[in-house]
Amino acid sequence: MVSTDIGKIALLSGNEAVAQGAYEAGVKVACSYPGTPSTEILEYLAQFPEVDSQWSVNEKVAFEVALSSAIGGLRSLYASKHVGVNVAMDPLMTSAYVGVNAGFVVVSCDDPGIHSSQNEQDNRLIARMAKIPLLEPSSPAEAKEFVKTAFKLSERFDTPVMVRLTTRIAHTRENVKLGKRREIPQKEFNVNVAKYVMVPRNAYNRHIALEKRLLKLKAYAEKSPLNRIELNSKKLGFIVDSVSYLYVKEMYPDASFLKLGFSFPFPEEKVKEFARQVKELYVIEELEPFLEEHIRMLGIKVRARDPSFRIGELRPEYIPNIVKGKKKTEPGWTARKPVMCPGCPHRPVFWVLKKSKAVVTGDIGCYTLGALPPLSSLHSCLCMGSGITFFEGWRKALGKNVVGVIGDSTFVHAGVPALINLSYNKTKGLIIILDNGTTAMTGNQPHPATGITIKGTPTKRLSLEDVCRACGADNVDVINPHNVKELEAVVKKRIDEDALSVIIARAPCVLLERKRAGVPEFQKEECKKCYICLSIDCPAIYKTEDGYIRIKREWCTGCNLCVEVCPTGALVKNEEQ
Ligand SMILES: Cc1ncc(C[n+]2csc(CCOP(=O)(O)OP(=O)(O)O)c2C)c(N)n1
Repeated sequence: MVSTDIGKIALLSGNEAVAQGAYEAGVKVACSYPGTPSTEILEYLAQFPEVDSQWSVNEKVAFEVALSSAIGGLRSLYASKHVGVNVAMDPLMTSAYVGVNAGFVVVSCDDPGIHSSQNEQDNRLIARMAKIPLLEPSSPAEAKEFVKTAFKLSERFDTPVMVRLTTRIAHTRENVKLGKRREIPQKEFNVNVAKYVMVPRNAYNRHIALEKRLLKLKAYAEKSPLNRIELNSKKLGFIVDSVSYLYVKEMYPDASFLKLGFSFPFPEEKVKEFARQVKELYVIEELEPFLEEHIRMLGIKVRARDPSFRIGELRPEYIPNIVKGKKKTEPGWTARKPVMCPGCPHRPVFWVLKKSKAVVTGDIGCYTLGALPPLSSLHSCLCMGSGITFFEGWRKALGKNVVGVIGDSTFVHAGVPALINLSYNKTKGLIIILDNGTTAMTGNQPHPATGITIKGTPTKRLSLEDVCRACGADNVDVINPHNVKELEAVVKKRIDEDALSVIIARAPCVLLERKRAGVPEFQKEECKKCYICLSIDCPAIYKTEDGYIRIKREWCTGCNLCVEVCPTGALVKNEEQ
């Protein structure tokens, strides 16, 4: 729950602090598409009635709605995970040309260590490429203040400003003092074709204006208090940003620091000033050598970080080895295998696909877990929407017995144009939309096909069946995947028919509707110890020491998939509720 109790100390995550900062800065419009580690920013902002918040259908749409609101005169915010910024890249790359009018802040939450993403790109490079200022807070309290500064900078220099967090800052909690919201009057909007219509000549002129702006921003970054020299022992100096500031300070409390909070345009003079004052200079950063390359270009000698440290999350205990020029030694932990929940409606689909021996092009969501053994029946996952586009490529390359799968939220995000492409280019075959009525992977956010907004209010519900038909699907079957036999029969029928077919496998995510039916009975005398029931990878079933099967009563939802797959009748449906 948000609080508007001014002066109150609240324990906020970095994401909540970003939202709080935006709220206090008078933000009027906020747009996002969910994604770890950025999701909570919009969930928090949506609780303030003053903020027109939305889950947009994807990040490109979110970016354009927020940017245009700012151009129209309302302070606006866009937030997404790092790869979400890729989806918004087209408008982002021209946004610095058109400028903003009212303040526009772009929050990118990067995921070093790939805790929950498809890659670990470093979006500091994107800020540089898009030629927009880059602010990098090191903690939640800083995140709140940096967002407020970002709105001011955005208006002062007429540019989008990126605030970049990483998972560790987005999800760490810190005491933050709540401030008062400043109501910012709407800025006047004037039609300005030369500024807002990016045809070649106008864009060329705007590029000239942008380069001039960057020089002014660089001069500003040199003096900005966000770039701070902390002089201690002059023997050892560190140039740091983001989370590396906290980690290095913990490991080398007596060293001197140049803490860069405003790291693009790069404050070259400040860096030179710091380098002159310390004997040995190190640059400690996470992922790409973004600061290091800038500093080298100034002719300043810094010890190269071993490239092994470009991979994965920075950890405090790595820092002495970075200083010594050593390679990274990977931590020796074993990750727990992720698994679909007991009763998950995706599980029967992968069971059926496994039996079909199809090659399955997959996408991103809880259902990507279908790739893991023992289900092992999802064979690609690149980015959102690629479950359908890869289907098209693999149909061309591999011929029949290819199936494409995609989640409902992902279908709305990026699957619709891909389905149109299939139909337009006369591709036949089967796509399965795994419709669990939510964006489960990122914590059950609503999307257009749920008919609910981010504020929890009802809205028009997008009909996936109608969309699929309108996109050109010849057959659209809606099936409850818990009816395994029916699902299997329809998959068999559609898989290599001379038609473009979509099966909408529709049953709610168990975390949304935790209905519990009776736990199946186990009949020991019928069990032949074939363990087919274990091959559905349900966490509620396990093998006991005597080689038989048990079901954890407290975990089982009574979905009865184990009953369906048991060939000997050892697992029997329990009609009790
Ligand atoms: C470009 C991009 N945006 C956002 C995400 C975060 N993300 C991963 S999967 C997913 C959607 C999952 O929902 P759905 O497709 O309905 O599948 P479910 O998890 O419900 O099975 C999201 C938002 C991402 N990985 N990439």
